[in-house]
Amino acid sequence: MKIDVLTLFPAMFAGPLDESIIKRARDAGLLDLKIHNLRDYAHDRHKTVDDRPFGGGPGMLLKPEPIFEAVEALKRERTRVILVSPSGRTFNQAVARELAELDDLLMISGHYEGFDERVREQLAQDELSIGDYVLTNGALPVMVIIDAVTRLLPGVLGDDESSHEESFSHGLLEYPQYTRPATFRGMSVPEVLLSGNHAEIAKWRAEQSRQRTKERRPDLL
Ligand code: JF5
Repeated sequence: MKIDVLTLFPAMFAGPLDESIIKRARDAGLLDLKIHNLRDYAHDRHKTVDDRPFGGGPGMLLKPEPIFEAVEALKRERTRVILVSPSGRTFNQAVARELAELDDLLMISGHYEGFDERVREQLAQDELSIGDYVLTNGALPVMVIIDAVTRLLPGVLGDDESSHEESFSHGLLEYPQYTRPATFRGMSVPEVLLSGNHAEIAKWRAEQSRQRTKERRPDLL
């Protein structure tokens, strides 16, 4: 998969995507990730990327020209162009699975009060939010999306890391898990998990998942 990112803060991307599973995916050629500075596509002397909204009001908007020129330079035949802002549809595991099917993404990180509406209408096929809160810019949400999508690409996870059993794949929260020691600082592991009775263990885990989901995330039931 090829992912291009357009951002005013390319330095934020150094680090989080150079570690662990994402690093391994990049080194293996499963993810080709390129970070581009939106300011490089501003061609006036002052490298202006923002301007005041027509009609007044607080804050600044990202100007359309640098974004249009960057997208025209970077996008290919099959590229899905995605804006990242709090106004998008909410990203979740189903959206991650959908994006993991594609070959080519171009994500544009929002900033200030957001995008000139013509960017939305003409350039973007999609707009994603990672949740109902406001960040200073879209770099962290873009990295969250890249992480969630990359781990779903064929060959990225080893058998031990495999995702099919995890939360949101079966639609419930994970059951409680324990490893050795069986008693730690006076806290012991539930008896059933030490019983060797695999049917009872499966029943206990299913019940714990359901209870925990009902308590913490009733919206999932
Ligand atoms: C951004 C205008 C983009 O704050 C976010 C965000 C929150 N959930 N998902 C994304 O993105 C940065 C802020 C203001 C456009």
